[in-house]
Amino acid sequence: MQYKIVYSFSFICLISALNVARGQNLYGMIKTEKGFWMNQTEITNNEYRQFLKDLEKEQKELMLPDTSVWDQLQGFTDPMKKYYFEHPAYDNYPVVGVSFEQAVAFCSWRTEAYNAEHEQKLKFNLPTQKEWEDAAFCNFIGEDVLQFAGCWGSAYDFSRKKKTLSKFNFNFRQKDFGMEFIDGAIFTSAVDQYPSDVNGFNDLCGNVAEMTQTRGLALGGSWFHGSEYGTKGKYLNYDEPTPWLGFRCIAKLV
Ligand SMILES: [Ca+2]
Ligand SMILES: [Ca+2]
Repeated sequence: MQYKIVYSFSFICLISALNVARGQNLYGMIKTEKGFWMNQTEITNNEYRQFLKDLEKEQKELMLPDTSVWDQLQGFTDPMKKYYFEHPAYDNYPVVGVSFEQAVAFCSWRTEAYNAEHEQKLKFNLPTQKEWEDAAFCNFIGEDVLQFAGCWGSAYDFSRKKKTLSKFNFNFRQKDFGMEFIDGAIFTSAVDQYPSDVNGFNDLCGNVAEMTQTRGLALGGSWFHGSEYGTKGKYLNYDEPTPWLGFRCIAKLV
């Protein structure tokens, strides 16, 4: 399904919050070795709300996240359903409950908003699987899992040090390690809660799994899944919005 979006463009908000060019870097994005930029973090609730603010009423309703996704979990999730997307306490948490079409629309909005204000034209998009993997891959060969810091793709044997570790620097499903809450997050975590990887990105391993340009294919694993999804060759399928699925954008010169 395609959405036709009419923007009202609140430029002051956009410039301050999203797309200020800083030399080689764009605010909130990191230039990769392949020459494109990618968001340092998953797109947050606050960023997604700015997108909604910039839409006409009719489009805004189409783009609202589905907060009922928290009902997919067992347990007392009513507070998450009520507060997660709207409350300022969750500003810096990854947006969830969004569909593939909504994520694509967010990227299109960023493209139009950025290009309306800058001579250097960019196209924002979801990453392809290869682009995400190229940007995410860390060839980590060390032994210190604290230094490892959520380095995606290197097939680190998470189980080897589980008996001696007191802390993990990424947000997967705790029970993998036989101890509850060992990574400090039951559900999602704030996007700056854990250290960035060696390339400067946060939460490519875990937190929320991330959509790619291929509908239904998400990478990186999530708080809902085991740590094996932090390794290359593992991916997740989805067919609807979930509380473990989000996205980040890439940007390329056009
Ligand atoms: Ca966790
Ligand atoms: Ca992630």
